Amino acid sequence: MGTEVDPAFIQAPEHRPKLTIVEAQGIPFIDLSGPIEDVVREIGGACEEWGFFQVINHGVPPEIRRRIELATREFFALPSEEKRRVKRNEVNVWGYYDAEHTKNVRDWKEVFDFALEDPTLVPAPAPSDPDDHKQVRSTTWTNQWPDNPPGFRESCEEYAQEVKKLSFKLMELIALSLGLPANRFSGFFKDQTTAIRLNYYPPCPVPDLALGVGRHKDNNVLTVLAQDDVGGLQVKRKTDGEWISVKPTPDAFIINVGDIIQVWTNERYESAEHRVMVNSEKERLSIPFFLNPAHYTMVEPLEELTDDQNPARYRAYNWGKFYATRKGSNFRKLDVENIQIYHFRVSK
Ligand SMILES: O=C(O)CCC(=O)C(=O)O
Repeated sequence: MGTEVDPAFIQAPEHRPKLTIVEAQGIPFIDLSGPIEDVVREIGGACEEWGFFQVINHGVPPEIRRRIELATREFFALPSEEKRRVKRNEVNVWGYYDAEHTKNVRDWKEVFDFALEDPTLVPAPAPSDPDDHKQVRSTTWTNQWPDNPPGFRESCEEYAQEVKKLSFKLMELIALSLGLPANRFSGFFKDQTTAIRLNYYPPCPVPDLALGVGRHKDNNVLTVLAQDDVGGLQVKRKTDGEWISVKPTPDAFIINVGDIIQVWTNERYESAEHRVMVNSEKERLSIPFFLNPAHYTMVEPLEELTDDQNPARYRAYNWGKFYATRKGSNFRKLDVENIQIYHFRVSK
């Protein structure tokens, strides 16, 4: 990427980041080793107020995080031709990619995606030609592992298993915070379609015009994010719409509520918009773990959280079809916005 920047990366003026960061009271910090009643109350408050929080004393061994961070740095430092050997596409969405768009503006980043459970079984996207009855009804996506750096796959897989445990613990705490049994959500993850992404943001000559990832909400259940010490993640504060920077804290994880929790809780906990600023001097790494349910899950408000006074605000939708539709587009520039949960919202 030279100094002549491709206009595809340039954000519309209203979405450009301010380079002078306002230091503000950030997203809450929660110590998971505290008394359970306190942790549950703090998580409930953070989900309601921010949709975002950071956790410490979370149980993920720091050396496992160090190993995947090193493997990530080494992988993205490889020559492009080598990275492209494991390039993802519309048919197999796991692997390397360098041309993703968010809201139809190109992101200043490279990514490597893999699934926790391999292969991933998902429904095939609906045929674009309605008369094409020969369309296969389901498909699988398979992890593609590079030969280099050595040990890359092992580092990714051991990290995935540890963060999976943390994500399940968080779902139990979230269930308790809603007054539900701790295991209320466990049934959704039997054949989970959870994915992990390695994000690499190269230095960018126009950090005032481009973003590493444009503004978006996560469409999954919950995200567990590791970021390095550079910083760049910003969360849109619900109270006033201000973009607040999430200061890096060594070994903490950033947790955010995804759209599926928003639907399950009938909007008691809402997913929050976030975006990533880039830096003219430093490269940055981040590793989101996107907790996803089984493909056959029908996502809808939980019965226990709806009643006559608070009727379901969403129609049920099939997670696998939703996910395959988004992934199948391979995040190219589209003429229309990609599928979103508000397409299933019941208007008031
Ligand atoms: O890099 C980050 O801090 C966040 C990344 C993110 O939001 C994403 O990959 O969807």
